[in-house]
Amino acid sequence: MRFIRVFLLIVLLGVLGACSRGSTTDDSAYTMTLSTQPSALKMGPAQVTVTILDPQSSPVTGATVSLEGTMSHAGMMPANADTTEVRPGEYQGTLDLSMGGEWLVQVTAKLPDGKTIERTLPLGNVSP
Ligand SMILES: [Cu+2]
Repeated sequence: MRFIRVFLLIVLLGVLGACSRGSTTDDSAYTMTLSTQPSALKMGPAQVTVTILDPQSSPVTGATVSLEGTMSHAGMMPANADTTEVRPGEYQGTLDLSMGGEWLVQVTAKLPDGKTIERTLPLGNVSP
């Protein structure tokens, strides 16, 4: 009986250890979503807003967020933009979309706790 209790305690500690390790290193627990203004994109400047939520679904404030717009084909210059936090957890920047077609945005967020998280999000089709 006593042996079983000690065994259960060890199992429990193992599970708790795994959980706390996960929450400190797992970037996928953060959510990033992207929206654009206008939503139907044309070539030229586009306002891009990235919303970042932490693992508890609270807005991540005070991050430094940069955007890099790319396309899947080689030989074109990426479009870069810094962002400003316009509402808590919402970071807005302007990307100059130089071509029509499917664009992706690589988002790099340096969080206030020193962690950096990255996501590549589809921007959608840009009409020429
Ligand atoms: Cu292109």
